[in-house]
Amino acid sequence: MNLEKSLAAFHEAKRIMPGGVNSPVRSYANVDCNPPFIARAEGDRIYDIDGNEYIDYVGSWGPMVVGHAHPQVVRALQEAAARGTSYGAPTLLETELAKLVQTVYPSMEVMRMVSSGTEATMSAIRLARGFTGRDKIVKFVGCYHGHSDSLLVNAGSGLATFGVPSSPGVPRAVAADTIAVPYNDVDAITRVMEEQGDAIACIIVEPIAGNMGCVPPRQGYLEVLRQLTEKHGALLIFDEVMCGFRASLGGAQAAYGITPDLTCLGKIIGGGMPCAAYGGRRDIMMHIAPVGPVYQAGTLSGNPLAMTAGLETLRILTAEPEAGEPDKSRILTLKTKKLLLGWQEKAGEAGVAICAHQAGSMFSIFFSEKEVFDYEDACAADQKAFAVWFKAMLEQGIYLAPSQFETLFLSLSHTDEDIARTVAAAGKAFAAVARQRRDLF
Ligand code: KE4
Repeated sequence: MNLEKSLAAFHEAKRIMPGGVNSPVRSYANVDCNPPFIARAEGDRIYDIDGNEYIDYVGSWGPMVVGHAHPQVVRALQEAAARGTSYGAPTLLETELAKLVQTVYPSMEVMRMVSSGTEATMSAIRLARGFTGRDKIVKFVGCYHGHSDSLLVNAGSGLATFGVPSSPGVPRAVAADTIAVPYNDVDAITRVMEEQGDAIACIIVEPIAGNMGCVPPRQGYLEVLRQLTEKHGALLIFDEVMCGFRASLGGAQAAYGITPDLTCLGKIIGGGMPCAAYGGRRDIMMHIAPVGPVYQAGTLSGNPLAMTAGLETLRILTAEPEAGEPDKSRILTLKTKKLLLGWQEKAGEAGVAICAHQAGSMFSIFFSEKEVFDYEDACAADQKAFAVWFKAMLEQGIYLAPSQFETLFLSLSHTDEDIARTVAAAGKAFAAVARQRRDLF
C-alpha cells in the first residue's frame, strides 16, 4: 500500500502540531506505523491522500452512524451554512434537537448543548458538586470521560493506550477528590460508597465501557450503582457520549432499564459536527446558569450547523421503519453481530483466541483467551498481536481504531458485501498473528 504522500504530510504536520495530530490516538504511535492522511469519506468508505480506499469502522470515533457525507445531512448543512455559521443567540434548532433527543432519552427532562464530550462531562461533574455541596467524585479505572482535570485520573482511551494512568499537569489537589475504582467490581464500589458515600457528589460511569475496548457491564452492575447512589445521596451520571444512540437507540439506559440522574451525550448527537449535551432531572438542571448558580457557558454551544447535522442524523436514525422492516438500530445490531461471528470463526480457524464484545453497533475484540471484564483484563490481552492484526487489516483496506483500548463502530452504510470482505480480510490478518506467534518460538 502506497502511503508516500501521507508520510510526507505526517512529517510536515509533526513540525507544527504535537505528534502531527490534534488528538493523540490518531498518531498510530501504539501500532507502530504511520497514519494515512484522509482526503475524503463517503458512506462507509474513507480515502487517503495517496488514493487508497478503506472500509471505515472508526466512523470518526462514533459520530458517523448514518455513514459519511450522507446526502440528507450534507444538503441540510449547505443550506444552514448559507444562513450563517454562528449567531451566539437562541435559535429554534436548539429546541428542536433537544426535543428530538428527549424522545429517546426521556430521563433528560432538561438539557444543555455544549461542543464536546469533555465539556459535557466536565459540566455534569461541576453540576453534581454544586447540587450536592460535596467535592468528591467516583470514576472507574479504564473509563474515559474526556480530558478535564478531575476526570484525567486513571483514565482510559489515549491515556490507557500510552499507559499513563493519570496525566502530568493535573493538580494533586484536584486528583485527590477523584476516587478511581475498578470497573465491574461490585465489592470495590460498595466498599468505597459505604466508607465515603456521604462525601461523594456523584459516580460517573461509561455504562458500557468503550475506552478500554468495548466492555459491557456485568449482569446487575448498573443496578448496584443506582442503588448505592440513591442510598448515599450521590448523583448517578451516565456518560453515554460513546454508547448513546448506539447500544440501542436510547443508549445504555434504555438497553439496561436504569435511569441515571444526569446523562452526557456526544458524537452521534452532532452527526460529525462539534456538539454534545448534558441533561437529566429538572430539579438538578435548574441549578445551571442563568436560572441557577452553577456556571457553564460556551461561544459555540448550540451552533446552528452542529444542530442541523445532529437533527438530520437523528431523524434518519429514528425514522419509522418501512412496514415489516426492522428499525435502524436493530439493523445496525444485526450487521454488527454478523461481522463479529465472522471474525470469531476466522480466528478459530487460525487458532487465535479472541474475546469479542458487542453492544448494539459498537464492538471490539481482545487477543485474550479469557473473558475481559475490566481494564486490568484488557491490559493483559496481547497488544503485540493486536498491532500485527491491525496492520494486516489496514494493508487490506480495512480502517480500524489503532489501539486495543478503543471501540469500533458500524454504520447504516456498511453493506453485507463490505462485511463479507472485512471477514475475509480478518481471516488473513488472524493468520498473520498466528505466523508471528510461531516465529517467536
Ligand atoms: P470529546 O471531548 O472527545 O468530544 O469526548 C470525550 C469523551 C467523553 N466520554 C466518552 C465515553 C468518550 O469516549 C469520549 C471521547 N472518545 C474518544 C475515543 N475513545 C475520542 C477520540 C479521541 O480522543 O481522539
